[in-house]
Amino acid sequence: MIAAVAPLSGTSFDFFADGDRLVRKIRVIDSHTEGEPTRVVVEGGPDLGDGSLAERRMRLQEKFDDFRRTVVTEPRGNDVLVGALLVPPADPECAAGAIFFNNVGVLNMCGHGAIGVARTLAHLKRIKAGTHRLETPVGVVAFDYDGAHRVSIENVPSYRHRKDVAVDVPGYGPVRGDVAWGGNWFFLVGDHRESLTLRNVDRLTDFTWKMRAALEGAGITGSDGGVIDHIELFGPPHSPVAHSRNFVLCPGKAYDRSPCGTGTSAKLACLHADRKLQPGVVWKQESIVGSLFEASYRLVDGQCIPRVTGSAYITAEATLLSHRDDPFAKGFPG
Ligand code: PYC
Repeated sequence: MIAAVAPLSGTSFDFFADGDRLVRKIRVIDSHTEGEPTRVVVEGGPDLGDGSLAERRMRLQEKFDDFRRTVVTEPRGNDVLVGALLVPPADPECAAGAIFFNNVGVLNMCGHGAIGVARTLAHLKRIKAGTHRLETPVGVVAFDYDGAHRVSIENVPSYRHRKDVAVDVPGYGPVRGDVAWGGNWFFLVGDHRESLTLRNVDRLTDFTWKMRAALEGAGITGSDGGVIDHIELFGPPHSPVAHSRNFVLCPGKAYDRSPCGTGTSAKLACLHADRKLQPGVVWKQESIVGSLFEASYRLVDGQCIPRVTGSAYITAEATLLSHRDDPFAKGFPG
């Protein structure tokens, strides 16, 4: 039985008494979406108060970073894990609100995470098969759940901000790519000499990490001045049914095991801008581990609205414990 969560105050993630021990309990449900893990916090998270999801995301970032680290960093988590804190939606039409975070901070949106949250809501019996809505800090995401493992999300409007931007990557040379928004900021590169294989992930990570730093150093940002914190490389698919394979570097230096929902949305926005993919036509994006997202888009008032479909499986129901005397009670220092 999970103890009731004491209201939190102050600016850090406080501990509370449980019998004669001091321990924090956080109930989570873990899943993976096409190989990429999501940890949904269903009980024991901080009270972020009222307001928009963007405001509550800011509050999570400014006041409860201990909570983020406790949930997703070692020793309870790992660098690959994306966390999602379930919160009451501001929009009553939504089934839930979700604020995503990872090993280095909060995220704007997360496509594989939204699919994982949808599957988790079904596991909790909070939704049935059908169409629902999830509120995120960057907008409402509608989703269709098939009653088993498959979820399609209709993402926030996605667009290409800049085409064919040149950047010099130390040790690798000049690279050209597009800057696009798919719920997060991406730099998308198709023209490179790298092999997109699991065997090569150390080099791919080094290449894209240096590319990210070079973009930042050159002052290249999203249209709102946001940091381009996701880098996406494209290459030929291995699967005969896929159209493309990708490698996606996430903000905390881990690579996405899934084809990346927001990254696939950014890719659709570029394909649309280049007139290379018509609305409604399916694009199959393969990840570096060989998993697939099926994606398409529709145009609403001229805006590209991506739809991304993938499967999520529940992998664990757990209660995270943090003992007050544990030197790593609040995860690894950030
Ligand atoms: O699926 O959008 C995504 C995503 C972002 C970071 C990791 N996965």
